[in-house]
Amino acid sequence: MKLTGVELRWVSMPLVSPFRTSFSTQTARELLLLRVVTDEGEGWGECVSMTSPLYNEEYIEGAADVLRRFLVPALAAAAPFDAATVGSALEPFYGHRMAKAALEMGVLDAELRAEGRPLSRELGAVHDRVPSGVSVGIMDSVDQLLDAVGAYLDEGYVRIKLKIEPGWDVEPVRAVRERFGDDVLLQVDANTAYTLSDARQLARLDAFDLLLIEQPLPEDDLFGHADLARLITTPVCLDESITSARSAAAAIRLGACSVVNIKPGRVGGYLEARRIHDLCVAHSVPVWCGGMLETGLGRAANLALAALPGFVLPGDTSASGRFYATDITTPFVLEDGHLTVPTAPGIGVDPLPDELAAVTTRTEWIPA
Ligand code: NPG
Repeated sequence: MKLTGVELRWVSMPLVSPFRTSFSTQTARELLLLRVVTDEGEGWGECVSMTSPLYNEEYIEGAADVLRRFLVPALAAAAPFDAATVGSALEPFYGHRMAKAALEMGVLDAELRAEGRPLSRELGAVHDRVPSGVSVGIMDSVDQLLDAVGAYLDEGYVRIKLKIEPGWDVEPVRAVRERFGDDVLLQVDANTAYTLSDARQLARLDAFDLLLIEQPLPEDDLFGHADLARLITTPVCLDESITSARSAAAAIRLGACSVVNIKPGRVGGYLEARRIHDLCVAHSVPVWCGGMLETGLGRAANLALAALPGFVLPGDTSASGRFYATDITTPFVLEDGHLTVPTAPGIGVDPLPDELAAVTTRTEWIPA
């Protein structure tokens, strides 16, 4: 196919409640959406970077800039291309994986819509619905946390992930275990907030039979994670450290993790995400699908990915209502703790024009 152009849409979606992690407190989700227009039709991409470079080095205005200056022109020059060749067309440019992922997602969606094929089938999905976990932010008090966790369990979420940081780790985990029992699937996520010298404190979490501890140490500290994995019994899972199939292979080889969180944006797209899945399956490493507070567009695509056979742990594939009172697509709702994988061509969902217009703050057309 050939590129006609890409429309960037800045959207601002208010959150139903503030979401606090070890690195930020969000009250609204700012996102960049891409409407990729080709000679064979259109597709939607979603760029999951945040306003500020606090989760990784990417941020929205940086993504918009690299798209307009480098990525869109390079893709236009690569015509004729298809989704499988987007990665190599953008490969000369270092980093900017979230921006690249969004552009590839838009091309993939356009291609699959034109061919009448759903993304789930293209990626190799084997399930038609996936279990839903929920990520629970850091709260002002343990009581507030217990209320929030109780409400999510009542809704039917099958797994709870608690955000942790130094000073908010053992006590909240203990409280959740004491209130809700040992049967709740429970895990924690530190978003790089600790160092190896905290190993003794992190080992105190071993008593609570957690599924995993996610990204306790800085993203470039694979050796530290390998050392930590020998000092604690809770399985170590990596998120920020895994930026490609190559880095996943290194982490597994070093013993830095025994579980991998796969986020398509973080690794440069759904096709690299599938390669990481395949690698992990080959090494018997369980994977699960992370979340970046996606709109219904990114959520739909994440569900297609999470339906692959190696995704044996529930992901952060929550219902739309976890974060948004109003989504820009028909909302994803929890049914018996699961979300249904879309089956329509491409990502399988479309933005609702009025809802999209209501949250759009700016648009820009980048001609090919
Ligand atoms: O369910 O979409 C979701 C959110 C899951 O906790 C979640 N995401 O560190 O994994 C993370 C965190 C995150 C969200 C990170 C937004 C960066 C941006």
